[in-house]
Amino acid sequence: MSRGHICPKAVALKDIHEDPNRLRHPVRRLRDGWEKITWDVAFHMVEERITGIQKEHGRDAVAIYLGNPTVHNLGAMLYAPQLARALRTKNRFSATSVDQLPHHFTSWAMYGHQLLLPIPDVDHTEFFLMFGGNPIASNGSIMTSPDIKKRLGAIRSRGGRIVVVDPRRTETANVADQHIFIRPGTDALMLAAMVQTLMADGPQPGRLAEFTTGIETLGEVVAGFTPEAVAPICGVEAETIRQLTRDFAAASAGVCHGRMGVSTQAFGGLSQWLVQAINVLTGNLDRVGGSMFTKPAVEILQRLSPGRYNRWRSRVRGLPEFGGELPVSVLAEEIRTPGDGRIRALITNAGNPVLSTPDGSGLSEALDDLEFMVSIDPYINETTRHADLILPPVSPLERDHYDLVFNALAIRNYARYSKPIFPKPSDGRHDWEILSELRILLTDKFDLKNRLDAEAMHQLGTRGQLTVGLRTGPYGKGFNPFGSGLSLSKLEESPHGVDLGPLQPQLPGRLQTRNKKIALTPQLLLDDMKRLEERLAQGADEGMLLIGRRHLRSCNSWLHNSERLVRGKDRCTLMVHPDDAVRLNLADGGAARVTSNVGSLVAPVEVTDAVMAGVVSLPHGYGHGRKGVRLDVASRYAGVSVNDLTDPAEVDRLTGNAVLNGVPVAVEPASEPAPPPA
Ligand SMILES: Nc1nc2c(c(=O)[nH]1)N[C@H]1C(S)=C(S)[C@@H](COP(=O)(O)OP(=O)(O)OC[C@H]3O[C@@H](n4cnc5c(=O)[nH]c(N)nc54)[C@H](O)[C@@H]3O)O[C@H]1N2
Ligand SMILES: Nc1nc2c(c(=O)[nH]1)N[C@H]1C(S)=C(S)[C@@H](COP(=O)(O)OP(=O)(O)OC[C@H]3O[C@@H](n4cnc5c(=O)[nH]c(N)nc54)[C@H](O)[C@@H]3O)O[C@H]1N2
Ligand SMILES: [Mo]
Repeated sequence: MSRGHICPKAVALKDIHEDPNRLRHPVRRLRDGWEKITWDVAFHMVEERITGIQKEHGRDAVAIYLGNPTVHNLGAMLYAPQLARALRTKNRFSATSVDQLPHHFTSWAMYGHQLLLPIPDVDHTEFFLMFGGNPIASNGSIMTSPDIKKRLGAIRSRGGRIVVVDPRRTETANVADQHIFIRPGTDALMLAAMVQTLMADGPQPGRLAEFTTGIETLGEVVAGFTPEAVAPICGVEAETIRQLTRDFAAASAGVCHGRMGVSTQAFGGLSQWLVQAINVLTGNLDRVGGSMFTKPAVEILQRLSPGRYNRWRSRVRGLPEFGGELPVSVLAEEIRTPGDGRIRALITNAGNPVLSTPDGSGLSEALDDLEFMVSIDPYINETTRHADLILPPVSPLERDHYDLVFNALAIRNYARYSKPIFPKPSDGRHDWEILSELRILLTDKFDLKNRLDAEAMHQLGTRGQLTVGLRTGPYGKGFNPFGSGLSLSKLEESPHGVDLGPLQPQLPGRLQTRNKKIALTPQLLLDDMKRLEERLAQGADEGMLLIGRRHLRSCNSWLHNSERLVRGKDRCTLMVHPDDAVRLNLADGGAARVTSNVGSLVAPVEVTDAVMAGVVSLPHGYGHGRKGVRLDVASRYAGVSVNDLTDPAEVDRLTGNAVLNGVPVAVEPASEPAPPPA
């Protein structure tokens, strides 16, 4: 699968394993430091405080936040969602709402299941059209694709084409045939114009027409969004949009993929829907070389509900729930606003929302208002320093792994099981053991069914659950001892993994909608088009907009404590276009003050024409120079946090996803020097 390619972050697992800052036992916060405690004392304390607060103030008084590494961890994937459900609180949060929530929303609305996410068939496509993704840095997202640089190169070698639409000329744009600058936050308009063009030219869904509803109505919905109408707002020529659309439609197999950059904006839901519509209208959904569904060895569709929406709303701002979770942008206000249902206790698992969610500094202050906070995390970082108690799991090299989620989102059907490299220390706990224990302790005493389930799952463990998952999966041998299909022992014999072949067309069979049809025009999305019409009527805007950035050797907020990953040129810089630099009197290497609605910070300036004029870019995940953070290396490369500028008030009103890109900012020369380099 990786064809010998190795990510520098994988090599750095050694540094995490050996890191003296990594916690090896539970700690409790004292007034002036941290005290080592036993697991028994720690678990007892959590049980007492959490159940006490729920008894006194109601179930919703306890909140839980699941961070991104939860999804990259077999044990956490199998046990964290159950813990969250056991709390029976409406205040469940995760990194989903600062990332890919619009993908889940559109897959639920169109294909009937939030996890039925189409994946670009990179190895066979003839036209890769990418909005807001930079796989050469990120390794591909909702598109697990190791060795992506060569895979992209192969598209061009076989005569195919790559087009990247991005406000920055990224590392990926540099290997593309064409890069199109777009004004941040306006993708939904450009995508609508592409759909308008396709509808006007005559859609070509091919065999998809047999099981797709709503093709006829789509034309009316996008009629006003002509390339001419959107061009001045997007900063893209009308002719460029029209030609791109026609070239894409003419390709024998093409895929339009929109990722993080278009998900985390005010029209995230609409953007992801329009991306899907383009693939359907060109017949590229479920086509070899197009946008395809995987057939993972462990079926994950059954593990999670297909998706629910708006069963409850957040108490203060009234934002809708999706899939049992509220948008994390409301977390701080739910802690700070007095009244019934106020959050008084918080559990975080593998998350660092102080650096990763909008107005992180505001959240940081709110965390101090909590009566109790417990974090399951190996580090004392910007978030966990607020906890009363930290429960650290063993190192990544002391546990086994099977990628439940990212195998299911990969560009090939593939399965791999990794054994632990080192035995677990005698007093160490796996993520799953911590989460399972907490679930048992926090499940209602009278909820017999869930108590039994919790005990049974604890007995089964990760290996047991994986064994069952593989055997009952589409390649499994079931429970026939003489069967020959895929099993855990087979995977153990194949440390490089088992290739289950390229993605195959699976529609309409794999659709999870009740009528087994693709819903091309779900009502919720049609309704939201009114908001886009209003945006169109507003016309072009001016002023500086802030976007983010990822680097190969960073991973969100948490790999900056590895010297080999952070050394070298400063990465936490503010990229500024040369024209803006002249206009704003900013010098390369100087310091700029960036101010938004929410906050202000000083960052070193990097003048480059790789960003579009009118746009500045700052990476996220930095800002380690805070009091109480115990990350010796990261603190020396502290940088500043872009999420001290992002605004929790700005969300995609349809899905509740945070707006992290296209943030209005003022930029000026700073009177003080920039903080130490990151
Ligand atoms: N090295 C590394 N790899 C990672 C991660 C990491 O932190 N570091 N994080 C992992 C995670 S959690 C995720 S979700 C994935 C994300 O993977 P990707 O989706 O590839 O994320 P980014 O690399 O941030 O690319 C987003 C792009 O969107 C662009 N963009 C910003 N605003 C707009 C806009 O308004 N319109 C358009 N069209 N583009 C815009 C940005 O300039 C950027 O190039 O990466 C994963 N892989
Ligand atoms: N402005 C801006 N903000 C962003 C983004 C952006 O592009 N721009 N990207 C967003 C995206 S895509 C995401 S996914 C979020 C991520 O947001 P979060 O998930 O909140 O943040 P991470 O930095 O991934 O935090 C990971 C935490 O998990 C811990 N950890 C690592 N491995 C393990 C483990 O195996 N077990 C346990 N228990 N803990 C572990 C680390 O110590 C760290 O505390 O950030 C989002 N925030
Ligand atoms: Mo993410």
